[in-house]
Amino acid sequence: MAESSSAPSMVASGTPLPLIGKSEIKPTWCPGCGDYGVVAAVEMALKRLKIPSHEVVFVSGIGCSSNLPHFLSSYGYHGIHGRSLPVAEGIRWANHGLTVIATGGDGDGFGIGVGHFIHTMRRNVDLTYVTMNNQIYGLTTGQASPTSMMGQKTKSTPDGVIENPIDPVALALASGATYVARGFSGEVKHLADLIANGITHKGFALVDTMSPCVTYNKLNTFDWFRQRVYKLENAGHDPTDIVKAWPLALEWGERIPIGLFYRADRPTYEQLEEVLAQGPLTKQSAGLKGQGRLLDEFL
Ligand SMILES: Cc1ncc(C[n+]2csc(CCOP(=O)(O)OP(=O)(O)O)c2C)c(N)n1
Ligand code: SF4
Ligand SMILES: [Mg+2]
Repeated sequence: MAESSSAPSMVASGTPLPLIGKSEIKPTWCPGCGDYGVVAAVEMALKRLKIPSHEVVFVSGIGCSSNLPHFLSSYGYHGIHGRSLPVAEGIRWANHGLTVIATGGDGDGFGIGVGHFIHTMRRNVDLTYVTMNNQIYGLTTGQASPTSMMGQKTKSTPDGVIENPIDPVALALASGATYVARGFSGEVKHLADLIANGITHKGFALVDTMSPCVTYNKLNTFDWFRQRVYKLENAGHDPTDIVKAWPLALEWGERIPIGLFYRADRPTYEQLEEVLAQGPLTKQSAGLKGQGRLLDEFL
């Protein structure tokens, strides 16, 4: 997160800087879409952390969920399908004084973007990734996604899905993410806590959010989740223990855990990279350092 975000959000005159709020653009999501709960939770988390609006950048790919940056009063970059994470990484490398939040859907992040997902986690880039996982391609009107359950009938799988779904939580544990959580958009305050803690965490934070598509996924509905979800913190889970996190990450069916699976302290990419370790590039003087040494080597 932004190095400056723990400081009071004030200008010299003592006037508070504007915090994040709703933008003038109203969501175009279907009434009842799970993503309304996610945008509410994101706004709640950032207001609580008092990070000024101009120090936050949302980055998304393509999909219904990827429209999220439009609906909040901060900076946003609505890019191309599956590429939210490389853009978010680039923003962090250019100016890691900013709080960077990547958002998007299960198709965007775990289908076309899955390679970026893995590499960003193993680098432990200090950003937060809030996915809106509805287990379907919503924007393109209801095809199976990489997280659709086996057997599910969709527009692209009329006889049922025959591919094993990706488990984003397990994949994150295996790839070296240092904050791994699952939320549910029907539990907005709980989700806001997970997002706020993900933002303050130093390192890559995944908050995979079960966010039902009420129009095209008639299987994984709000009711379906309400009958199954339980909170890890109420079950006494110790999130610093990766061995205990594994069976919980694999639990999916009659009971579905939400909450924090795993958290670890590991140096971030920004701390380990020699130049970035000296502070945000935007605060460093431009120009080549040590050019004399380089020329000596080549001449
Ligand atoms: C390169 C590329 N391939 C395919 C598409 C078509 N496309 C747009 S959104 C999307 C999937 C969206 O699903 P998801 O990311 O789960 O978002 P949701 O709409 O469910 O929120 C696809 C396949 C595209 N825009 N660009
Ligand atoms: S199609 Fe589904 S994911 Fe897209 S806005 Fe409608 S309910 Fe939400
Ligand atoms: Mg989706």
